[in-house]
Amino acid sequence: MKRIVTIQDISCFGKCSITVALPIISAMGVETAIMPTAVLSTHTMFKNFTCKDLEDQIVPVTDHWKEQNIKFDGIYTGYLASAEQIKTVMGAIDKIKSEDTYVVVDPAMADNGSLYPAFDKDFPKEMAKLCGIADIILPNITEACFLTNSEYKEEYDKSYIDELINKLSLLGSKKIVLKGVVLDEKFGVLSYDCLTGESNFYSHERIPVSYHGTGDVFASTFVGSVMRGKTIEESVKIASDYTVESIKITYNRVGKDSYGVDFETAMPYLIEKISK
Ligand code: PXL
Repeated sequence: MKRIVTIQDISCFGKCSITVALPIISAMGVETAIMPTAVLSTHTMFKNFTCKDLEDQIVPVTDHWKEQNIKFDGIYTGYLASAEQIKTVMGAIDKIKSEDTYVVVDPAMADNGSLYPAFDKDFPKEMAKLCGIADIILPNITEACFLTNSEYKEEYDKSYIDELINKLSLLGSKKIVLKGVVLDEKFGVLSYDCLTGESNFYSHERIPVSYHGTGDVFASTFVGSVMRGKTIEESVKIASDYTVESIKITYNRVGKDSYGVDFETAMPYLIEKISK
């Protein structure tokens, strides 16, 4: 069995980050260790959330793992609480990574043209450095713009996406998976290999509703799938389809108002896809 560690916050309520990654990746048959970087009462879309930064635990925890000779096949980073914390996480990755550890960075920091409430404009600069040490990064269009200092557009053509991909590839990761792309009126995910220049567009259904935590459902499923030996293209398909399935179930159950998606109810669908 493969083993990963996911490095991100615990939002105690609100279905995102570790409370999504742990059940999904474990259910996919991949051992999932956690490095909680902060504990929040809820995710940051709730008013008056509390946050206890756990940055001072990162070095002692990784030192202990190193001393115990604990090895990881994958490292997956998500939401990180501050620019300072990103620097510490980069040091931790450097320490616990072996030659064949696969590093996935989801630069979870923005959506719909804006940074999440807890971040200032210096945060993306640090996140861009973390992206530079990844095997693969999973930004949405807004995050891609913040990472590359590009203008965010709702309407665009293919040349805009090509330019974003070009600038993202300069950050240094080996591959890019760009989410929420509209091309030729199709909605989907573009994957790009920075070494070969090959790209692949997977289009999927667009449900006209936006829920919190869907990026984390996608990233977790993607990581689980890659660890189970699927290709990037297969993993993009499995992660997209499971996320869409979770959104549909949520929409049918409660309509537009939900603090997260019903990924739990959609779990049998995922298990069937990953078992093929
Ligand atoms: O889903 C990403 C995420 C994770 N963790 C926290 C968040 C968010 C998005 O807003 O606030 C605390």
